[in-house]
Amino acid sequence: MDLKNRLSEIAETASTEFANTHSMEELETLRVTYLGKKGKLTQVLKGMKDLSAEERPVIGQLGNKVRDEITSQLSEKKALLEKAALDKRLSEETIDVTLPGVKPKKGQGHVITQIMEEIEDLFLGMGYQIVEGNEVEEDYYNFERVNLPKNHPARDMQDTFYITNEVLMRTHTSPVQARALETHDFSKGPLKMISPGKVYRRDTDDATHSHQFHQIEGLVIDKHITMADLKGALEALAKKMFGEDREIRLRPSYFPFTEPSVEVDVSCFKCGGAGCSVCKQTGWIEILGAGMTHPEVLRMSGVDPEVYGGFAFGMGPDRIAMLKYGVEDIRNFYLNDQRFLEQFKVKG
Ligand code: FA5
Repeated sequence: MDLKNRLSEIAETASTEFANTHSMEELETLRVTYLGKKGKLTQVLKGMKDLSAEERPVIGQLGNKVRDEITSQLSEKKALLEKAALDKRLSEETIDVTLPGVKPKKGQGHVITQIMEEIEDLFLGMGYQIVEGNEVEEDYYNFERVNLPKNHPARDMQDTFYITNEVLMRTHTSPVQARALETHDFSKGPLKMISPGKVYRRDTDDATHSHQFHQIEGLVIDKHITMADLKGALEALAKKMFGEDREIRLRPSYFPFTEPSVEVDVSCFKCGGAGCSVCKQTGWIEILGAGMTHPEVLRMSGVDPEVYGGFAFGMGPDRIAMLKYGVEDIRNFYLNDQRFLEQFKVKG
């Protein structure tokens, strides 16, 4: 049989075979049978080298035509089979819309974040603004500008991680006081701010101490601010965090940046003041440090202490969370154990 007839025969059988193919696997076998390296068409075209110069282009053209036909039949069939497979799947996979859905697990903020947001909400509601501070701070702002000059003995209580001699991981949020005071424009009104964030101390980690913890600083500076204003703000805080019938008491204390300075206790939320293990039988629990802003702090920030004055407070939300939820070891907050953290859901 000459090449011309063989090509026509190939075209014919291919067309019948493609028409009778019902699966992708069969189709692939056919592709190899006709178009593969050792396929029928390839074999015929290889024989072209023995043809005369006149016959070669004629057979070549016919060969190309047959290959194009086979290729297009192949892709048509492929599309048909794919569509049939999809239709079959769609008809089989019926969806029962009445089945209960799978609810994605809803995450929540870390318990300390939740506590901080609760405190932020309270103070925002009382007209305070939230000011961000630097975790990496200058020694000058962390200590000197809050009245803790170099070699001041009170620095020892807050020994920390120095990066250079003059730059450190801040030991408290109080440097934000100095930074806010020096940028605030008092001609536009009083300064009322809180500043939440992380702080660092070279404390040895134990049940109540962590080398990294959180603080929320508060500062109110205006004309005619008194200690009664401080007490009012802190009472609102105690009631919001520990319950409406809580009371607070102020005890004399010492901070270089406030004068007078106080430690603030809240009446025990567990026993109501009668004495129990939470309040160590005293009826009171210490929650923060506070006081009336030291004139020197104002003066160093260019604010006239003869005209302006106010109060500041600094609290540890980690300790507040421990008290509120009866957590006995502060380190639990930092272990990232989901089973522990999932228990706390302050909001909705
Ligand atoms: C201060 O840091 C003052 N800057 C607070 C202040 C601000 C007073 C403004 C007056 C006016 P103190 O070192 O006491 O104070 O720390 C404040 C709170 O941080 C503590 O009451 C405690 O709740 C928390 N705290 C202190 N050290 C740690 C620690 N290692 N781990 C966890 N919480 C701590």
